Amino acid sequence: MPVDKPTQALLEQIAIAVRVLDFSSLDKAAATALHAALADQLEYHNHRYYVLDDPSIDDAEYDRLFQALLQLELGAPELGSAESPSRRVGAKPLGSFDSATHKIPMLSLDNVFSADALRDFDKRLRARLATRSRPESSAASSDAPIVKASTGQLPLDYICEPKLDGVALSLSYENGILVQAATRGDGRVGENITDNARTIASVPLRLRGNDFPAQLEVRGEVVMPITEFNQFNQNALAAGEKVFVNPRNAAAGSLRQLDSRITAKRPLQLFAYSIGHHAEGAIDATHFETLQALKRWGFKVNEHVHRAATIDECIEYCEHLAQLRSSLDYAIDGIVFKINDFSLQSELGFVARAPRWAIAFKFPAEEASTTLVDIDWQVGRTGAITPVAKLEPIFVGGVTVSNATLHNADEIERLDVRVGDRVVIRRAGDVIPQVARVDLSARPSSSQQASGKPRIPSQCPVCNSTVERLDGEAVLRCTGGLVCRAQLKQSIVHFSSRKALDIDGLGDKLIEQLVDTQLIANVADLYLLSQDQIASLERMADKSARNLIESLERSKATELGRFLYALGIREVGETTASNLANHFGTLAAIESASLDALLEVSDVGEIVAAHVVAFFANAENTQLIERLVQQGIGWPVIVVDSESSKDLPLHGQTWVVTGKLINMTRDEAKADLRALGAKVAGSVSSKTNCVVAGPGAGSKLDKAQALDVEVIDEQEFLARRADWLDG
Ligand code: JCF
Repeated sequence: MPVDKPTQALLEQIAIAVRVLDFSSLDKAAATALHAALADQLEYHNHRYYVLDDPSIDDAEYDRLFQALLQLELGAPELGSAESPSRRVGAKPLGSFDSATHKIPMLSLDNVFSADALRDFDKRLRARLATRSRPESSAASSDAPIVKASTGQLPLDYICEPKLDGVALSLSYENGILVQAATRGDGRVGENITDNARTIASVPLRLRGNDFPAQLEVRGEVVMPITEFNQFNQNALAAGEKVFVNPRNAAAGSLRQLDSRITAKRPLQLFAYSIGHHAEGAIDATHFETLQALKRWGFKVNEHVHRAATIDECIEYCEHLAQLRSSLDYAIDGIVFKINDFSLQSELGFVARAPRWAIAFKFPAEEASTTLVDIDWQVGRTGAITPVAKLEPIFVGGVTVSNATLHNADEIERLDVRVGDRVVIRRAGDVIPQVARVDLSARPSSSQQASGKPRIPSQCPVCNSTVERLDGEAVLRCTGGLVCRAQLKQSIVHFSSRKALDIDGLGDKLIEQLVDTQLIANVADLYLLSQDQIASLERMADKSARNLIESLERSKATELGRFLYALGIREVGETTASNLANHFGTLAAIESASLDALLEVSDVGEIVAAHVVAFFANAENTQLIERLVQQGIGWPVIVVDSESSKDLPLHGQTWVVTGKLINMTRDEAKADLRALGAKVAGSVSSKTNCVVAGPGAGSKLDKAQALDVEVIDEQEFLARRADWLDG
């Protein structure tokens, strides 16, 4: 049930609970009320951030609320209901998706490709409505005619909206709570992807307001914003992972994950565009009002939705949107026009698989022809060599393009493309332009002969090492490893990327300079750089050099999963790295793991396992790791599972850390305590076993003394820790 405005007392309780992250003293009723209030606040701020784009608290504050919720559910799992915001991080992986039958089929739309065809559509509808409203069957009917006598023109409002190029989604709510999400499938039966949909921030887990039907199906389109898509691909490329060809594939691929925790990490958005099945409650009479209702209930509705009174106004809208298209942060492939009035919609009905009352105007494909100036072979982090078409700059679909991908050597063969050719560049909803075809009639005589065909490199264009091409693979690969400067640079880009060691201020250009001036020959060298060395580089001021030194220092305290990911082991992405870390707990265990042991890790198959073994069998790699560790890179030990934590020295104990520590941060001390099996609490109670107190400790120290809880200083903690770790 929707929660009333939290009382002042409850708000205070939340504030305290959030601060200390300890809910052990709450009884069931208080925990339930607190949970409801936290969930309510989280969804309120989530809506402000992701739907209204108007946050009122910062990320850190949101995160504290979220951590409090998770902590609360840890102690009382029954609170983690289907509509709890905790579901937004994903749930246990599924073996397969169940099917879900749509109560009302999800239809597609008929297409038109020109303004004239749009006018014809309007004429057809008018003709149809005119005959239907003429009282033929009952000649005596005295109903007022709908057709205006003077002009013969029926007033026919259309709602115009961009046609998003994403994945259709159906969301079913019961009493305002999201109970099922399904893909379109064949229109009649789709796949149940509820766990995945819950991770999309703009999907309400619970509807806002109270004027929605008890059963309500909302339909919409899931997209990955173009900026997020580009960022995703850039990271994937740096990591040697698979890139998506366009934002739609990225959205579809992300929604198709059996592990919703992966979906949770993908930046997806839902735009609601209509209501499907509904019962026990009325909805508005027009499509336009329905869209307003969807907004009230917490959905994101496209901001460019427009009501047009005539088909001419619809055509103006097409021109307006075509202008706007390149500035939108989501891919659109056309415009949808719908009759606004639901009673007219139902009068018109459906043909075959599409409604008569709606139409999609498709933008013409964005193509332009230009000259292929050269073919560049670019070497990625894992040595993959990709051909890139260098073009005479050309304006396609709102942007100037001077590079287009040629994918791989097979594609060059298929297109039969040669330098000097006139080529057609296509920029479809995609962001990476492609060479669509070659205009053979315009081929210059100089490249007519087969000898004009591009040479497929047999040596790396950067380091001259041999290029290999494995059987059945289209990809060419440089065998130079880190001897190859291109691979080295990309591996450093990857090492410092956000999801790896997250070294702020170390951009591609800087890495290029550091490698080219031979200041660094591997990632370990990064940590030997002096501020003066960095400041001596082009475009580096003292301040940015100092900042870089600081972020390098900061990056040293990392996590095992991040570190593993940063190493850039082939096929080991962020998720696999974190699975390996959580399974084995220590780097040593992973380094010495056998193929069979690796295969027990979730998501790890034969190929990944073989890459991991090969990586650690290479002495250069282990030496590099050793150097990194020597330079102070470290991570807390991971407690592998509760079974083995039984044997840990502090199992069953609760510790508190307070005051200033000298040799370590409080977070490091807490991580160590957890690794030793202790629970770390934020406040002192009679259940506390021991308090580590540094200078400046205040009320917690007082309370410990009052309760006669053992208090030790940092020196004593370090001594005991050394004993425990040895023993
Ligand atoms: O944005 C879309 N891709 C989109 C698809 C928008 C709509 O209003 C749609 C749709 C597919 C069918 N409406 C229908 C009836």
